[in-house]
Amino acid sequence: MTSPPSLTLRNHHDMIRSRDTHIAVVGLGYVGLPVACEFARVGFLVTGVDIQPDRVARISAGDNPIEGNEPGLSALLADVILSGRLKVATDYEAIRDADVVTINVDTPVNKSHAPEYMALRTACMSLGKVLKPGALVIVESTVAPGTTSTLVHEWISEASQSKSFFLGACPERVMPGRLLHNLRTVPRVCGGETPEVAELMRELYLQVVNAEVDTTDILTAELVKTTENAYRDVNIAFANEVALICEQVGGDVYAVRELVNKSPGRSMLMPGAGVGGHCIPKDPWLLASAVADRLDLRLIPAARAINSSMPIHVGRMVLQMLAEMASEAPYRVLVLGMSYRENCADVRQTPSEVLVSMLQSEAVDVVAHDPWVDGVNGDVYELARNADVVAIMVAHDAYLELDLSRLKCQMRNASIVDGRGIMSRSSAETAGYNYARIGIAQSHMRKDQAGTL
Ligand code: SAJ
Repeated sequence: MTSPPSLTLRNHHDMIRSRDTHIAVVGLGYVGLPVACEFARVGFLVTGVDIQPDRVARISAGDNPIEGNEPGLSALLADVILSGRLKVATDYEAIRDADVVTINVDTPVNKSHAPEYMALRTACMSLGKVLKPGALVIVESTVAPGTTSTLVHEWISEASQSKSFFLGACPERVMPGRLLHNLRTVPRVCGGETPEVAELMRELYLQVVNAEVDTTDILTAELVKTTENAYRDVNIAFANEVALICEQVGGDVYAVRELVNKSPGRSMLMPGAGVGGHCIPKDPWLLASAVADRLDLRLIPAARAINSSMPIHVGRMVLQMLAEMASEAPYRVLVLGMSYRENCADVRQTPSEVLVSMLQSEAVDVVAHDPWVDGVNGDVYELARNADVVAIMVAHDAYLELDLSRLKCQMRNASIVDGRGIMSRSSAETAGYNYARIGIAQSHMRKDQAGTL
């Protein structure tokens, strides 16, 4: 049987303009599913593939499996499933006819901070077996610079017995809680194996992105994505290190930050109880892994170490407060906020887990609350019963309205460690609390209790 003629770039351009392109999305997670819905929304026929049968079954029924509040996503998913523009499957046979394939599988790093590409490799090998000659393959997953043109290309070529295909990288830039919003409004970088492929990718993304879509080569696109998140991590680490300095010298990092940021060209980020989520803790390591065998990087690893130490620093502040209490052990601590970021339900790599484990290892009875997270979203005042310290780990809006007097009535001791700087010292102390905050000198904090980096 003769294989079908290989698609040309011209074919691709024509099909995109007439919306005849059949788009496949591999990986229907918190990135792939919105991507599939967005392409279907604008009129493309989209087939999504995922290895999890229950996930595929739920999506097939028009039911959104993504946790948390994602404005517009559930309704959009139901629409595109109902209209038949989005179909989903577990079997890669379903995408044999795809002209464009985006790869949106997770690309974690392991305990040694090295990339784990098991999911990516499996996806590429399965895709290779069904790939249409001349199809355009776009890696949206975040990978270490150099990965797409080597490993991804090799895996697909091997599995497809060297069928021809176009290859590019267009890293996702979504944010939990704003998935559709970011997909539609955040600029994208299209890295093509050739400028012509990059231009083709740009034409495709301009169908769904209402922002700048830049073209470049694959390596640059991979470098941009990992760099933009390493940049954020390093800048957060800087704010955290200044907070630790302020604690030691009697300063207030929030006042310092506000005045620093009035100086032209300064934009100091917020210190806090740690850096969680699916992107920022991982992407700096993906960037660093590209040169792990050649360069002894210091800044990126140091920033990771500083940010990872912040929940431990909060833990030390809590233990210090407990140590100064007249009450006897066992102590109880209420942790406010279990997600990784404010007003979001995503708990991936949350710093709060580090704090909870540390306190539990000190035989502290820990109670957790988070209005966004199922299982810990009970009545915060009930949960505060007999607590000795409240540790604020996430700046949820809901915590800005806490009734401090009511909370205090429930507690055995009224102490607060504010890991996100959301409470004013004066309102806490007026309400009768012993109040401590990251980045502000704690008169009673001994030098050896301060954060060690
Ligand atoms: N954090 C701080 N101080 C800050 C900012 C954040 O401690 O000044 C902490 C947060 O509490 C959280 C972690 O860092 O634990 C990450 O917060 P984030 O605001 O960076 O949120 P993410 O992880 O959702 O970041 C995503 C990233 N987007 C993509 O990877 C596509 C990031 O590049 C974006 O800058 C960020 O969204 C955004 O603000 O859009």
